[in-house]
Parts: sequence; structure tokens; C-alpha cells
Amino acid sequence: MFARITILILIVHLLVACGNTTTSTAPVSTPVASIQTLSISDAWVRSSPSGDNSAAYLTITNSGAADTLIAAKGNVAMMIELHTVTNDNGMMNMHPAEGGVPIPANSTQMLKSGGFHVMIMGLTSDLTKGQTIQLTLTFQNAGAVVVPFEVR
Ligand SMILES: [Cu+2]
Repeated sequence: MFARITILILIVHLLVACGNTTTSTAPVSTPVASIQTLSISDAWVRSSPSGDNSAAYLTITNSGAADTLIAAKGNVAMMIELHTVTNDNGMMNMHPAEGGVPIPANSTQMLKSGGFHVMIMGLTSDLTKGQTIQLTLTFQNAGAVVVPFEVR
């Protein structure tokens, strides 16, 4: 499966190379929000019923100096925190990301299952597939940006 994907990617690259396009450096997904040198894509949140917990994930592409994601806020839950996951002697534990989520200079940081994520605790309403919610992300240097998250 992986080899097959690699071959497909190679073919796509060959097609791009043969075409008259200059899109080979374009991001994989269209950004849904951006602020200063940060662009945000693949923003989604896990569907869950009211009262339950959920988590939101996203990709942050940084074309400039290092920054830090320091907070996430929204009106869909009792509490929203930035979390990380650590492997403590084989036990995967999640806890608040001390100091936030680092966004190194000129790099891409992914918040994804098993790693950094936006923890959403105590939903105050249902998150239904297909719906879009908004969360405000605050970066230490770039400031705050409202990001739409698709419920999946
Ligand atoms: Cu968590």
C-alpha cells in the first residue's frame, strides 16, 4: 500500500515536471486560515455527542520565524486545552502541553492523533459530521486567528 502511494506520488511529480505548471511547491491542502507567516490546513474535529470529550487536529505551515501555539478557545465545550502525548514506560499518556506547541521556523507542525492535539472536554452540544465549528488559536508572536474546523 505504501509503495503504491509512493509510486503514485512519483507519477504525479513526473506529470507536473512535464507540464507547464509552477505548482510543485504548492501546499498539499488548501489553507483554511492564515496569520502572518502561518498557514493552517487540514483542520478537523472528531464528532462526539454533547457531554463527551473530543479533539481537534490541524496542520500549521510556517514560512517564517519560530512561533508557539499557546492557546485554543471556543464556545463548544466546558474546557479546551492544548495537549501532548508521551510514552511513559509503554503507557501512552496525554497531558497539557507545557509551554504550548512549538512551531519551528520554516517548517510544518502537525497536531494529530497520538501527538499534539487540541483537547476538547465536556461538549456543550453535539458535534455532528459535516458541521463546521470555529476555534480561536493564539500564537505567541503572530497573535489570534479564528479557524474553521470540519466535524468528521
Ligand atoms: Cu488530550
